[in-house]
Amino acid sequence: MSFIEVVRKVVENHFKEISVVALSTAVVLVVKRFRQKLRQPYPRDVVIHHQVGRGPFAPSIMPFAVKLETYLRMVKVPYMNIHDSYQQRSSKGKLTWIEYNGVKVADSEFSIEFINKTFNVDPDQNLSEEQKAMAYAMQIMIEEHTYWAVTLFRWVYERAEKINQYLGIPSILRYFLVEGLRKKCKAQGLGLHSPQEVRRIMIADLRTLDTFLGNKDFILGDNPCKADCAIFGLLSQMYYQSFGGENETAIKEFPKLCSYCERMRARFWPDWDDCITHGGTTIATV
Ligand SMILES: N[C@@H](CCC(=O)N[C@@H](CS)C(=O)NCC(=O)O)C(=O)O
Repeated sequence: MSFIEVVRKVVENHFKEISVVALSTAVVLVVKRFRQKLRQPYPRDVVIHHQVGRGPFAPSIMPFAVKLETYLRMVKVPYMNIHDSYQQRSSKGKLTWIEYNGVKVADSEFSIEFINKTFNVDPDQNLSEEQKAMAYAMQIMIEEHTYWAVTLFRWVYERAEKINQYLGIPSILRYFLVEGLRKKCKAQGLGLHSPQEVRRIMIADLRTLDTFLGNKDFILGDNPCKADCAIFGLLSQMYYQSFGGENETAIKEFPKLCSYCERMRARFWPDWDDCITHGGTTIATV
């Protein structure tokens, strides 16, 4: 039987199912298109931060969203949050991204570069090259290494049970989310280790950060720099939003890192209580 004949047979035998799928896809596409058309234009000259909604005990459940919003506050540029990135991921398929006067920028770090250029700001301009190198190394360790350990504990080993008390993600969706993240963690590499090994790795990272921070207020001294936003983005998840899980017990072994979180919060988030849902009991007002 030729390929064409096989296709014809499948279509004949499953005509009903194929029609339903095709029709549903068409409806979804039309509704999406229609909603885009109806959407109010965003205000000009304001950075639109697309993110996923306020978190139960930190301003987002996404470390990269806390990073980017902390940065927007650090450099004091006008911005607003649009809580839609569950449905509208960035062009690179990731969550948290910005849009400015119609220009869309994917990736938190590229967003920061764009903000610096557009608004002519740079909180790191007075740092020496050596300081910049140290801050960069710490940031990359936290974002590209510790992040995966934190993801493994929150989403894979603990199956998001702790955070989901406050999010209420339906179990079928949570299953796919967890399994998708398990695959990504394996592809990255940390997901190939045992939970005990991943914990050891996470503690080693936190110890490195803790040692480097020493008695300084912020990662490079008395004043916070760009890397502090990224570091706080992840530590805030461990410290404020892990609900007795392994991420919380790990950070609590380092009191200086906990005080660091409190300092970053006090400096950039005086309205913190208005930016969280208090465990889903209120609607964040900011
Ligand atoms: N390098 C990216 C990383 C962004 C990222 O990994 N975002 C996570 C959420 S915090 C995400 O999209 N995860 C879902 C996924 O990978 O499908 C950035 O800085 O924006």
